[in-house]
Amino acid sequence: MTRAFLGLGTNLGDREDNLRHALEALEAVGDVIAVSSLYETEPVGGPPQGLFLNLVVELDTSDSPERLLERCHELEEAAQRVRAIRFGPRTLDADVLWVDGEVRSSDVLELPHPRMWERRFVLSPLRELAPDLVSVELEARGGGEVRRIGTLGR
Ligand code: PH2
Ligand code: MG
Ligand code: MG
Repeated sequence: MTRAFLGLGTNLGDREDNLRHALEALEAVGDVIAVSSLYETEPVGGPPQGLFLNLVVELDTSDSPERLLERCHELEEAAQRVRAIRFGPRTLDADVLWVDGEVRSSDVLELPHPRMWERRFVLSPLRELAPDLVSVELEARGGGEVRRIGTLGR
């Protein structure tokens, strides 16, 4: 079993519902260990767009990184994500952030996630679950305002 972290983000439609459905689908597989608090976050990159909700999920999984990526795509499809503009508004973005001991650098999968160390919307929730991976200093270096707004009501 391997420790892994996924990042979920949404800024279109019923944002809390989008996250709730994704978490339900992840939990159905039985490998969710922890879910971070919920953060409302300033969009980083892309066109002017609404605020995101972001959180991070910790898994203890026997899935390969490639299978985790496939699961992320399944979650996005279930949320009827339409891929229009890069970094544009989305009902759901599910990213494989970090998988213990795994490094990838292909066109389809880069691990650790190549932009995670620059983004406070990843670092703040990730630090809650993995202070061993994200120090206070690293978190402070991330860009984009984030506001912890509680936990996802379910
Ligand atoms: N995702 C992006 C680009 N910008 N900004 C915030 N606040 N939250 C996101 O999840 C996000 C983003 C690309 O995946
Ligand atoms: Mg992303
Ligand atoms: Mg993505």
